[in-house]
Amino acid sequence: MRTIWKVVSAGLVGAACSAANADGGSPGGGAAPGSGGSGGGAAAGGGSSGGGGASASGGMGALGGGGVLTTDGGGGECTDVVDVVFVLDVSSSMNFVLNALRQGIAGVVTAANQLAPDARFGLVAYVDNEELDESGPLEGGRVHTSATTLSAAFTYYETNFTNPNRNPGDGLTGPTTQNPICEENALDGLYTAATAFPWRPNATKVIIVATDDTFLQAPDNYGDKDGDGDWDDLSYPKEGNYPAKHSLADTVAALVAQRIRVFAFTRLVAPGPFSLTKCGTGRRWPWTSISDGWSTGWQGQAPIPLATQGRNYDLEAVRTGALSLATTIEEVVVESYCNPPVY
Ligand SMILES: [Ca+2]
Ligand SMILES: [Ca+2]
Ligand SMILES: [Ca+2]
Repeated sequence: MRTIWKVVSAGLVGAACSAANADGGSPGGGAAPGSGGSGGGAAAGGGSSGGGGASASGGMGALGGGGVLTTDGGGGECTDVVDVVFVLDVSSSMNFVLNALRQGIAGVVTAANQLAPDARFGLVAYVDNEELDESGPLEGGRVHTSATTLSAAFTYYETNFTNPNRNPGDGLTGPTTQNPICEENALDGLYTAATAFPWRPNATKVIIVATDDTFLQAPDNYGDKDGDGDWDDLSYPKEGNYPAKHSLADTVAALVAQRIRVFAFTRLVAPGPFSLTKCGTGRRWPWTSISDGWSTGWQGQAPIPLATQGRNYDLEAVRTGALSLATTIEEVVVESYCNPPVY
C-alpha cells in the first residue's frame, strides 16, 4: 500500500545563517521533484512553503524570530562545525553516483569548510549489509577531511563491492554476485551512520543518501529471496544470511536523537519493463513500492527525509544530468548550517 505523505505544517520557515542564500536560487535543487506541489507522490520532505515548491526551506525546521539558532539552544551566535556523512547504496547500477561524487566531492568539501573550518566527512557503504569506512585520517579512520581520501574510498567501494556485487560488511573476501533481491539495506546503513560515526556535539549534522530502491526491516532477511524464512537456496541468484538488524522506527529514532537531517537521492517511480536501469532480480515489495521510505511512506510510516526534516531528490535527474549531485549536496549543507531540525 502506497501512502502519499505531505508536509502539513509549513508556516514556519527559517532564515538563519546562509539558508536564505539557498532559497530559490538553487538551479539544481529548484528542479527537485521531491519539493512541493505538483508531483504528489514525490513530495517527501518538500514543503508547501508558499508558491515556491522549490524553496530550499520547504522541509526545514522552524526557527524563531529570524535569529540564528545555536545547537545548544543558547540563542547567541552560531558556532557550529559541519559533519556530513554519505550513506551510499553501492550495489551494481550505482556506479554513476560514485562517479558523480568523485567528480564533485572537492566542491562539497570546499563549500563545507567555507561555512566553518575543519569540516568532517564520513562514509557508510551498503548493499544488503553495511560498512562504516575507516580509511580517513582521524578517529580511527572514520573521519575524512579531504576530497582526496573520500575519492579513494568511493573508488574502493566501486571496485570491490559495486562491480562484483559484494556486500561491504563482508569485506574483501566476501562472496560475489551476492544480492538476491532488489531491496537494499538502507536502514542499517543509516543506523550505523547515526550511531558509529563520531558526530561532534556542536556540529550541524547532515546525512546524504543515494539509493535506487526501498528497504526491508528487521526481522526480514535480505538474503531470503523467496521470503520463506530460510536462506539456503543456492540457485541463481543465490541466497545468503543477510538479516535486517533494525526497524524503520529504530533508525529514525537514532537519527532524530542526533538531530541529523537526511537528504536522499532516490527513484521516484519504478523503471519501465525494458529499462536498462531496472534491477534484474526478484524483490520483496512490488515495483510500485520503490519510492517507499524516501518520497512515499513505508508501510504506513513517514519517509525518512520527511521524518528528519531533510528532503528527497530525484535520482534519475542525477543519472540524466538534469540535477547536479555535488551542487545539490553543497546547497543542502549550506541551508542546514546552523538550522537544526525542530521536533
Ligand atoms: Ca540495487
Ligand atoms: Ca538487495
Ligand atoms: Ca529462502
